Amino acid sequence: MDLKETIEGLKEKIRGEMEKISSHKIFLETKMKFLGRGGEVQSLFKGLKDVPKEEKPAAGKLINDFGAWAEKIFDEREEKIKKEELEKRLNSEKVDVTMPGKEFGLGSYHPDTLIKRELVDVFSGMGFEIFEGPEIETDYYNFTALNTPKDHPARDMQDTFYLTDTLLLRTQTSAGQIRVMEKHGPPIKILSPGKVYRSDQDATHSPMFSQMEGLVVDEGITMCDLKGMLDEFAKKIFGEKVETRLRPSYFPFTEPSVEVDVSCFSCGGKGCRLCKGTGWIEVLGAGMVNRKVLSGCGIDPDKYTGFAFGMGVERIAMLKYGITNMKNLFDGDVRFLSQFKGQGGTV
Ligand code: 2NM
Repeated sequence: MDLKETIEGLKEKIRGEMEKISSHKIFLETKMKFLGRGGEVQSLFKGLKDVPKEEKPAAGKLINDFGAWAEKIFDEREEKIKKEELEKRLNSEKVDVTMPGKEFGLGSYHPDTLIKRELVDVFSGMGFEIFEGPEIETDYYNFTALNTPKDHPARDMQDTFYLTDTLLLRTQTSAGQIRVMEKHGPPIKILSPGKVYRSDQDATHSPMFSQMEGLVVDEGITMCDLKGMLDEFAKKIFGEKVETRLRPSYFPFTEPSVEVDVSCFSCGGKGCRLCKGTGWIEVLGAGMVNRKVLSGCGIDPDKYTGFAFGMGVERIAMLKYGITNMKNLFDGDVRFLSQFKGQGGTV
């Protein structure tokens, strides 16, 4: 076949193939087919050996020109396909900045935290300073200094987590308050929030829970000061209509000691399920600091008197939020915790 015709045929074929190129990969394959090693152009050159000598220069020029033409066609096509592929990629990766953002699952404050903050807020407003003692205490600060002698049932191994013979996990935050009395002396007005530990577990008890204890020591402090402060506390935490009453009780570290009830904030005192029909709910323990405790800290009990009180934060949280099983407060189940979403400000 005439070389010119062959080349025209190949040109037609290349033009046809150009239409079919849909990716850079196919482009490279096609280019190799014509311009690569063993490709169409190379076979044309190989065929030169059969061409008569005098026609060789003209034939060689024809093939060279065809090669150059093909090179140019492929270069142009390559530029185009690269542009097309870039465009495709940019389109597929396009970010729509006007789309609404994905909602971030914000958590909620733990009811314990909510109540703790509320309590700290109320007592801070009454002038209490926050004092946090260590969670690991000595036998002396946790018991002896609080007038709980060696044979007292509260010291029983079943109730207290001992770490060594003399070191233990504090069972009450008042252990730290002894340190304040020893070190600073009156006047004292402190609130001690913190974790405490007791070997105890059921629907209303957990081996670790949070306490909030208050202590006021100065000249002339009386039970009236305690009652007045409790009334204020009850109104702020449970509602303006809520009243308090004191019932006699016993704690080794206070004398006299009292249990403090608040009038039922659910039924207003008429009697309901929450107050078990009594109209009153027990919320904390309190009393006048025992003379022995004061003198043990180097405070003259003839000159100074003080009141103290202690409450369980979880108990207050359960009462306020109507939680019946303490497990809910420690399980960390988000289905339970999400009920408190939005309370206490931004997490
Ligand atoms: C309570 C009940 C009564 C209390 C006593 C003291 C201290 F350190 F002054 F001795 N702090 N807290 C106290 C008194 C705690 O919790 C039910």
